[in-house]
Amino acid sequence: MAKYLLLFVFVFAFSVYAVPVQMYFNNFDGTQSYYSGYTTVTGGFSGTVSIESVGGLSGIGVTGNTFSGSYLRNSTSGNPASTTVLTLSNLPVHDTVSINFLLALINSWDGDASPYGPDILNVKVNGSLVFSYNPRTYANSTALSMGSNTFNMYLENALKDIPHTASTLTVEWYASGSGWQGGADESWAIENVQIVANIPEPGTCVLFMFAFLAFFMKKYSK
Ligand SMILES: [Ca+2]
Ligand SMILES: [Ca+2]
Repeated sequence: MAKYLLLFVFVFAFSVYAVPVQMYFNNFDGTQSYYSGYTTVTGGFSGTVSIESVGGLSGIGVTGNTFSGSYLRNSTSGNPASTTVLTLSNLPVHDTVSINFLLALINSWDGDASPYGPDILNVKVNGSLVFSYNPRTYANSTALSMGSNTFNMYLENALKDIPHTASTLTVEWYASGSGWQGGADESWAIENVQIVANIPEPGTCVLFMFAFLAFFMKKYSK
């Protein structure tokens, strides 16, 4: 009996489970947060990075997660337009990542009709396109209010639990489309960017089982 219990406890203890842990956060107001635990994450934004006031969007969002102070804006032209890149290195062992941010579509984004559309926003993770949409055909399940041009991408399923195991993560945001004009016609901004990774953690259950094991070993060793 004690032998089987021992086997069970060890199998349970070493079958760790993954929990979501924040690797990085940036509200573009001067402070970036990096994960420091099993490893210390480093990195940051590069490419097109224009930090500007959120202006009239201030306060829009959900409780504890609103446009505030400054955001990162990209108003470049071209098809594709210039890319905003977030590179994080030295991530701990993980199996998936989630890309969370608030999104603002600024000025007059056009629909599908040429010559002014389509206007598309893309997100790539380590070179693979994970999210690409025309805001006029988007389901808008993440819209912060009816008909608004602000979105809570913390809720976007396409950006959640993306398979990823490399120690370096690269996230690219860029606009594209034959109608993309950029500049004063249309641009986009991101706010409160949060990267979450699912990392293996021994749970409190495991600690409990070790205590249970210690109790039994003491009891049966007599
Ligand atoms: Ca901000
Ligand atoms: Ca356009």
